[in-house]
Amino acid sequence: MNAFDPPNDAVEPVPPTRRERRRDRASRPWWHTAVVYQVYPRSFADSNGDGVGDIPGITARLDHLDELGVDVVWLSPVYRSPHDDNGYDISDYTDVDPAFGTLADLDELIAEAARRDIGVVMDLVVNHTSDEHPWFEESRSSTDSAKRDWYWWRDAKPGTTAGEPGAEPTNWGSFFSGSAWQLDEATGQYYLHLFSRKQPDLNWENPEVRAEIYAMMRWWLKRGVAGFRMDVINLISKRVGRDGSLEDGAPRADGWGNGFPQYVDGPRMHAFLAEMHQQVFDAFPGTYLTVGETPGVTLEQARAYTDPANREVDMVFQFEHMGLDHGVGGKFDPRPLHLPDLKANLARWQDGLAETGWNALYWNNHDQPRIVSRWGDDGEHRVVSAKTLGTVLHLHRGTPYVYQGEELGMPNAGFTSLEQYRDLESLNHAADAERLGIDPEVLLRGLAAQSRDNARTGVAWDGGPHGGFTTGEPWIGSTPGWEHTNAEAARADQGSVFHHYRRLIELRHTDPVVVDGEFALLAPEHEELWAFTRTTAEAQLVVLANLSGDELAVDLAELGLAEGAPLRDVAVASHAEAARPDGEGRLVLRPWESVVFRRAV
Ligand code: ISL
Repeated sequence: MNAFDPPNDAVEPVPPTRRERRRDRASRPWWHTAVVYQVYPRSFADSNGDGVGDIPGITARLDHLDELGVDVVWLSPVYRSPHDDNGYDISDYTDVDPAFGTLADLDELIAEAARRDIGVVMDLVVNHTSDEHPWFEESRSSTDSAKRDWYWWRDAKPGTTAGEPGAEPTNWGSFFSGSAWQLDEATGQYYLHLFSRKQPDLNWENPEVRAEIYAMMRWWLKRGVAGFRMDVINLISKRVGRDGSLEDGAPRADGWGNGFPQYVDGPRMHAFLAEMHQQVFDAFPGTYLTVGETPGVTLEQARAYTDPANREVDMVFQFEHMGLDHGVGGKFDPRPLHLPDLKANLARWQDGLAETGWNALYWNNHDQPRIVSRWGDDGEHRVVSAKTLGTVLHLHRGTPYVYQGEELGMPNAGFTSLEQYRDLESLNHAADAERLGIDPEVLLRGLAAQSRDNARTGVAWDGGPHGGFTTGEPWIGSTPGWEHTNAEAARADQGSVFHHYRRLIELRHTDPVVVDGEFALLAPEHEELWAFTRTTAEAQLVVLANLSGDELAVDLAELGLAEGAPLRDVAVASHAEAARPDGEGRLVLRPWESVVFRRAV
């Protein structure tokens, strides 16, 4: 028996989700019609005035999510953690960090969410633990520790002395700057950390490690959670040994090698995920949602991960579209988006997973800048551009993810000095930039556009100080504009981004074409228009979106839309009075306007 398995394993099935109850078509997985809302607990709502969001704060705001209509909450990590990476460095997988509350608070959140038919999906961070996890503390204690092999320990490169530059076992760079190896002075060996040095990588080759993780997952399912979002899950199978290229991929300014080919989608990935499925999900009655976070995943790999026949995960987050505005110097050297690239990318994933597999659709999460600032217009056209970006995403086929504050059209943090940043990725980058002599103005511009902190400021709930996120001093500065961009104001205004997202979610729940319709991109080369259709045997949705600040005339015949039933019935639109075709089959979209027509076929 495993440490996490309770002695008397009486298994209670999880209650059905809101979608299951409403289900009108028995044949599909419930998550095909679901919308997931991501909560980043540190920044969602602070109930006790200490400046840090917490679990009781989330429970108190569940009615907001209920009104929005989402089916699932994905909770970013709330486990015990030293918070080197805001909780993605876990020191106890079965307890809640005191900064966020207690296990009892979490039980209450799960129960209160269930009362509203909302499932709670946990963040599963098992590529690495914290260096303060007892497993790692035991592992590092000596070279013959029983848990030595639970992590990746290696001697210095042959012919070198541990500690000297170039002695690292491989030249791999970490995701967060610097080497991916850290020397442990006491035992004279290095351990691998693909992320920060406080996030040592677990060795999945060791069957004991896997058994512990699966038992921990069953422990959570038994507690009533509705599934897992799996952090960097495609990195768990590694070939540790070979140096990475200095040229391939995105060459790094800091001179470290690109180890991706050795640890992304590694040789035993599919075996591990299939084993996990069998040991965790097959072993436990209920219906769950599983989504893998898979940086660098290819479409072909994603198809394999999400092919139901392989019994691995339900869907994965792809990253290709997130890189389309990264410049030659990487994410902090952004370049303007070329709209046809984005349309083509999403269309390729629509086609590629049309027959087999399933898409996870997202613009935002806690690692990305805010979409309205990134690819919309967070000035004059903030509200309408946020709505139109939402429309385009939600009308694709797949399961949409809404990141907290996205439904309010929250913009980027607007930080103007280095002192305002908290995220270790941003701070490491700033240190590198200083060393490399990068102009401080250029550095600040890059951070303002791409820092993960852009999405990590407190959610604006009302017009009070700090948008009502906290009554204390927030752990990170607040995004300006909460006086008008806040949840209270948005709920009171039928024209708000909030109500638009609510309508998009309702449309998914009520119109099977949103779920099933075959996707076809129109006018792929158009640089302002995003147009596509979704079609089933019964009906067609026609999506026309103006992704620019200028008026845009659309010729329906040119788009191949002149034939068939007229475009009359509006399913959802960015404006109260939606644009409609004139007698000549011409339709004029106002700046950032979008409209979705529904017609019989
Ligand atoms: O945000 C990134 C860099 O800009 C990504 O490379 C990110 O680090 C990668 O997608 C993995 O993200 C996940 O694992 C990290 C954690 O810091 C992120 O917050 C998490 O989403 C390590 O656990």
